[in-house]
Amino acid sequence: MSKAAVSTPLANAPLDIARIRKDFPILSREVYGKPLVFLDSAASAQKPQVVIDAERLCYEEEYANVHRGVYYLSQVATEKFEATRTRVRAFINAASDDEIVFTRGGTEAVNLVASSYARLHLEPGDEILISELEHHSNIVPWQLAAEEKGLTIVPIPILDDGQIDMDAYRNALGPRSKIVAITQMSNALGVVTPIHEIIRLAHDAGARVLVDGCQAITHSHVDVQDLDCDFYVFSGHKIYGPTGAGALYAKAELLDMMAPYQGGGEMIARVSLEKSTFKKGAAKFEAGTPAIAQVIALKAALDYVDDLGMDRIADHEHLLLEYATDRLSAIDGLTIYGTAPAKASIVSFTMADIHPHDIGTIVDREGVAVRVGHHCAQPVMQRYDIAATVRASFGLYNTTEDIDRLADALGVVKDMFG
Ligand code: C6P
Repeated sequence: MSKAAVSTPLANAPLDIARIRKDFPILSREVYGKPLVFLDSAASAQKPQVVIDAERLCYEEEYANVHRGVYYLSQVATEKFEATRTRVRAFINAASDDEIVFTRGGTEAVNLVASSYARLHLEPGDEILISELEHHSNIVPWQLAAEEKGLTIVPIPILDDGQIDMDAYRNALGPRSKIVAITQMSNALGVVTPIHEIIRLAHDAGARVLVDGCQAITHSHVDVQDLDCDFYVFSGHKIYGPTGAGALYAKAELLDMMAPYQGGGEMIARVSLEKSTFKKGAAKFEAGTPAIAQVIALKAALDYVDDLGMDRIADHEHLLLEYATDRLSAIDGLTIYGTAPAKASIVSFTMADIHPHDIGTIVDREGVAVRVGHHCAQPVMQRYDIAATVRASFGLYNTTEDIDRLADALGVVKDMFG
């Protein structure tokens, strides 16, 4: 994945994973009497103590509703809440804090854009391009908008190795293309898409681009200005933060063009019983009491990964990916899906004709947590004509020993199925 310049020699040093693991209390627990091996960070990452502490501190010492109170506690909570907005802005290099809208997560952020932008600005017959790699969260909201407004969904196919078929994409773009909704990294395969090129081609065709960064943001530097994407969405819980707090980045001029997503407290300028006017910028899209403690603790998560260094995290995870790919592909009957060279942190596979759910259940008894199923990406499964895969996904705290434990547990599966 793209790397930013590394500033000091120390920044090149590999991560001290043994020390880092101590930051994550849950990693020292056992399941079924065996040390936990957690290989499902793509679904939701475990939390470091600093994140747990930040959320607890909020409730224990600094909790009040935000943006509403003139009293001390409310001011403190508001300052901390807004400090996260500034942190997210810096983390993804947006131009202004006002371009960061807090949402419950990536799913809500896509729904917001489909609702407040697509439903308002697209005309019947306009086209939304969606790749075969997408998570359901980046498919269904567009389908709902399409159905309501008479829009056309245009699929972008993938190649056998799981990468976007760029020739097909170029051919699919046309004068009616208005939105390209595309993942930066597939949650089902781990494939990393050529996002710069995809955005450039979309813009050449006059389309806006929404990038689903839910997976990519945990494994690489994200710079929305460099990407020049129109919208970028992510969930805090996948980047070691709390659940219930994520963000939508949108270019300021687009937020201005968009209708409110939900009506309620704090998003208004003035309300009478006849008519309401709305705040400008991000505030227009944040109706009601937000996830205060979770948003505040998200800052601790972003500080945490930034202190470790996204480059060093990416390097470590890349080694894990290579190790896992080598180790698992040596297992007789095991097939890896998603073999494109550009990949990060996920290995998705089947093993002979053993059902992935059986594999998941048996390896769990060995203490190894993996996700099995369609991974909320059914079009990917349809592309390969399979119902499900086993998915091992790596976070910054995983080790090659974790992968050995998975390989050993797969050996147990093989023994059981003969
Ligand atoms: N993928 C997985 O196991 P939410 O649920 O809103 O935090 O994120 C939705 C989402 C959107 N896009 C991508 C690429 C994703 O991976 C996810 C969440 C999890 O793969 C849970 S289904």
